[in-house]
Amino acid sequence: MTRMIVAGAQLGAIQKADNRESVVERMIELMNEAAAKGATMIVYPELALTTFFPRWYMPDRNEVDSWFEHEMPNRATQPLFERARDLAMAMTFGYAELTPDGHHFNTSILTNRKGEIVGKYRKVHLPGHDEYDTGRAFQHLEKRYFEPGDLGFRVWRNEGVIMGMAICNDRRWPETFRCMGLQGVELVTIGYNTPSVNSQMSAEGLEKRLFHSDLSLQAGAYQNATFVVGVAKAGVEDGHPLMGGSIIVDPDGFVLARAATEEDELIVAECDFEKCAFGKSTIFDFQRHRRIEHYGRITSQTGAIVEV
Ligand code: CDT
Repeated sequence: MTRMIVAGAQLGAIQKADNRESVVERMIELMNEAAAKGATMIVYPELALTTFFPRWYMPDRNEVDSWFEHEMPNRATQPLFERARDLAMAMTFGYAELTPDGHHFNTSILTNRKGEIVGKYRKVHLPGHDEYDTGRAFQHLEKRYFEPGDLGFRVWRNEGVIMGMAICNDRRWPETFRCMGLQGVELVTIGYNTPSVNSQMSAEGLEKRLFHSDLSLQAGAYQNATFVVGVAKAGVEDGHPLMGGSIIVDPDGFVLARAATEEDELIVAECDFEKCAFGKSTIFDFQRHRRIEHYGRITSQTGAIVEV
């Protein structure tokens, strides 16, 4: 039987002028709090080390690259890895990755309790656009700065639990969860940076945005009989509000813990991974109930085709 106290470490705003070292200090403070609460696994948000830079249009590639990490761990993040090792805390966090051969990814890594990197995921579903868009209230240039991830949706057995990662917009796609569900996933971690308002529909406010986040995370958990941890970077970054709403969800889709603020805030829940077995062996026993002969369109067709 594997039980684990899992912490979601929501981060409040990170301003453009904040350096990585100051963010890492905040992350360590949340890690200390997590350890004091008995957690052995901590989940940080997408692009945890910097402001959400894809909101800024940058024609200069050198400026863009200043937001990326060339190696992990590196000088700025070394103290986080050391603290994780000292506390025997597994962790996952997101960052912008620049590979030695010049590729740019929106990445997250997974470590074990010895501070060793055991898994890497590169964001598959990149929202937004690749050129300055005058029709939007603010920019979301992920398609400009990142390439779609090339690693797929893998899972790893880490500290006795089958874990997988996704990043932000991925949570809105059922394919994300199902690819991991088909590998027996028991814990899906998802960091996000979600603007509190829709840049293309000002009437869509926070309530609906939070609802859609909950809906996606809870459905993913229930339909794949897995725990899901969704963790925000929240607060107002240089005038741009990001929503909070970090949650830990159980395999029935129930919310076990929820952040109340848009600041640095820790949520924790004891996860009994035995609870994944019931759904996986009954209503979502994929081997017995899935009908793949009818799912061909899922992988052979990208956009909707209306033929009637
Ligand atoms: N970071 C990220 O993926 N954010 C998106 C915003 C989409 S609006 C272009 C999200 O799905 O939350």
